[in-house]
Amino acid sequence: MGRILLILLLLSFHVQIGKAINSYTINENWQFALEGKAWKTVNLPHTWNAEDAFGDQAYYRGTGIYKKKLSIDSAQVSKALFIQFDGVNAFADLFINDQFVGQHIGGYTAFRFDISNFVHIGENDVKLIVNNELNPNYPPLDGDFTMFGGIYRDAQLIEANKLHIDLDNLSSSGVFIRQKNVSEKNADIFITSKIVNKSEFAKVAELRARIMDANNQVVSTYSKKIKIKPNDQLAIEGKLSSLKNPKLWSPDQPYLYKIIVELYDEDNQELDSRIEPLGIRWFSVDPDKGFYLNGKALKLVGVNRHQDFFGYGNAVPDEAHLKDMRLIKEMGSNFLRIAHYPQDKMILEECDRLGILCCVEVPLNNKNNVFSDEYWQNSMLRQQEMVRQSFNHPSIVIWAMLNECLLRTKLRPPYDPEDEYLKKTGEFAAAINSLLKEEDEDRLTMIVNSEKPDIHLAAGTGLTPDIIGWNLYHCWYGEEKFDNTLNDFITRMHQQFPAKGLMITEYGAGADPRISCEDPHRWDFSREYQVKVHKHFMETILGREDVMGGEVWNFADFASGVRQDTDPNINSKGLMTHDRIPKDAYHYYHVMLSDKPIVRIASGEYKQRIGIEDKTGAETCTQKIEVFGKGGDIKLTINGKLIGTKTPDQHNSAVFKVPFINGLNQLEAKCGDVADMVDIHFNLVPFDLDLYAGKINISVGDHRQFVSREPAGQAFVPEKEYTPGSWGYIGGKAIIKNGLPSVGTALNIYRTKDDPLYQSHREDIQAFQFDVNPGYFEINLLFMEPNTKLKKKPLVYELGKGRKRKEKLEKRVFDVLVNGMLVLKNFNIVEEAGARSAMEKKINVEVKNDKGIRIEFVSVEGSTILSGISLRKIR
Ligand code: GCB
Ligand code: CA
Repeated sequence: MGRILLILLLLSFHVQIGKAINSYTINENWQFALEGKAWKTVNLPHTWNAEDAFGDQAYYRGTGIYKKKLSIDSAQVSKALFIQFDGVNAFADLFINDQFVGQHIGGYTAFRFDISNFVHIGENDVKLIVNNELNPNYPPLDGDFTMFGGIYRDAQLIEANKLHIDLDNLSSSGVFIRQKNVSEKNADIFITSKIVNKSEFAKVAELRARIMDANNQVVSTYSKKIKIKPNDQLAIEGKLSSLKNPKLWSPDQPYLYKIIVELYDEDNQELDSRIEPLGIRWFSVDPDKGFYLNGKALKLVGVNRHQDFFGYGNAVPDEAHLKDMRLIKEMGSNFLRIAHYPQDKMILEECDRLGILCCVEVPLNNKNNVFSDEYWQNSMLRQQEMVRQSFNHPSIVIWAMLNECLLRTKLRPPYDPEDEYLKKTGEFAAAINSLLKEEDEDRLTMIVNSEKPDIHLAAGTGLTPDIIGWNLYHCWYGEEKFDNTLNDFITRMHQQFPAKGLMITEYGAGADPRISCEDPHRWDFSREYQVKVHKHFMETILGREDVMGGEVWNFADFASGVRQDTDPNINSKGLMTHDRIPKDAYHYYHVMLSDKPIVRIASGEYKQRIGIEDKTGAETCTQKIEVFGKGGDIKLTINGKLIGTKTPDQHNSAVFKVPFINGLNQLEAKCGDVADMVDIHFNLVPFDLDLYAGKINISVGDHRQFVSREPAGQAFVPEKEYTPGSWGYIGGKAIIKNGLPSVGTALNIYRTKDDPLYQSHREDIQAFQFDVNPGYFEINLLFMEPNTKLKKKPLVYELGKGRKRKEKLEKRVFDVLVNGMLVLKNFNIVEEAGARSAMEKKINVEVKNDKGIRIEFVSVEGSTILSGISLRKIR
């Protein structure tokens, strides 16, 4: 519509220019203090755990207080005034001018209070007392994610006219759009709303709605005249004129209409309005044939996403959300499981706009206090908030519920269906399902189960929802079996739950981007093993019609205070790091799901590598490099020389053996007309150290290469056994599990960021030898005592409150000799550094003759141990 026409139209309706409803953020200049601590000024979004969630101690879970001055003028006091918080974890009490306004429980849904009767002209004190402690009646009770505390989404002030579209309905827009009888030919659009009169006068008004297409052309209208008494409400239910030949919404073409709903008074003054999304689509699920969108089968492939981001905790800037959504779409996802809780409203707005189908769920995670009425009520209310706050988004096709609800139970098979807890959990699941269906009859429902089908059968969880999502960790928590185990499991699930759609709602493997290896295995956290697991699952997801889809766990690494993997407090199953650097597996999906020619060198972002020379004097180290490509054969060159040309396999992958030289290696991969280039800086560690002038770092007990984080970016080579004329360990054992090299302990190692170096070690080591020429050297020995009864970190603020744990350590005392000279006598790691703490010993040695350096470890009590060693030639 031309601008002039629009103005004419506005004039002809005597519409007052200006906003009928005014809302804006009030994020700045809040005073914040943790209980009993000093005040400081903060802006929202804010969390008090952005730093302490990543330390050696448990993060603070307790009370934080926020205060703000809010000035209200005379025009505003005549309005209906609301304050809205989009996300405050985990529960909050609101006070205005020291009067209690209300409480909200639950950290992932918005809440809004009418504060008209609490404010006055002039300055008003707003105070929010927030708490993120565990409460047995407030879900979630458990979870593999950090429960950051604070006002971590926007806060807003809403000024509405006394006569307005409902603002008291669980923080929803107050307008609910339903689409019925949808086909390529037709769509019937229904609107439900409520008009609220908070004034002392009876009112006459008109509600008008119109659908506009993407070109802002009106394609359907509705209007209704109303009369409403003072302090009363009026429900509205209506049907807009039907849409003929509607443009359909889909991931390929996310065509969006919008519905503009306006409220006018008798003088045709606009009083209130909403602009809601509308995407016309229909969908269904068939247990045997999968998901259908607009009448066509569509395999749902995508990711799960947590909302936190490196450096920000959960209080992330809008740009971080937008960036994630762009990366998720770019990767080729057509589905997003918004897990385990409703996220910033922007996520759904982007799903609509970009064409990403999705499901949302409330964080009822792992454990439920099903015998408590209060818990039960809170759970139901959170579902209602979720549904009503996000009801109109066309991208949502599924309401998910209950993640792994029977994970934390002491019950063991065979499971008794008469067991009270199982029965009650079954009723709980059924109640949530009925509530979701009551709130929204048009979406599908899905329960998300852990891989314990028998307990779900006994409890009956999974019998009411339309879909069962399975979180499957074959080849990660489950054994390393890349055979038919996964397929067989799915076949069995269809037999046990024949009427249900089946989705693999989670699968994945941890990958620490600092770790790479030639022979990847379960739990080594290498980037390579992660790729292997994803290929295995993709084969199954794409290969079976009866799997409606799968979502990677997880799009990006996320904070989890209960985790102690190679990067403590982080769950590293992300395809991207916590700061959104792609791991190899991201490239795998990007290429697999691309509909255009594309090529990506798998470890492209990890430009520093290290390795041992192929054989004495070879001056090369051959390592595997995987290239993903679509659009033709893949040709790989190094420093301009051809390595080979290969036809990509069914995973669009080709693996090349690349002979790296010391220093710069320019790799170029070509696939049809597209190319990818990486400059790899290779640190070649020779067999014969006589030729070596730099510093060599070895992760003892380890078969993986490790490159510590930038800016230092130190590279550690895997250990090797000593051979004369070379270097290496003598004696002892690295940890082997099931015949596979293992990474040792999975403890958080205190006072280091390089946990993997210390988590791997060699016990009973006798010596480490370097056959070097005479010179002056520095040796750095890395130690860590892994034996501790203290398996978990002390949960200072949390569950461990007041509980004392006894630390009983195995005694370990040994001598360290360098070239026969006693350097460390009765060396005791625990005495010097404490258990599970990183420690270094730097020792300078002068080598006078050609016998090199031999470091011996001699037991006094218990076994000897070494985690790492470096040798640096000084002169
Ligand atoms: C799961 C949970 C998820 C965890 C994940 C894991 O099944 O649903 O919250 O983070 O496994 O990484 O163990
Ligand atoms: Ca090590």
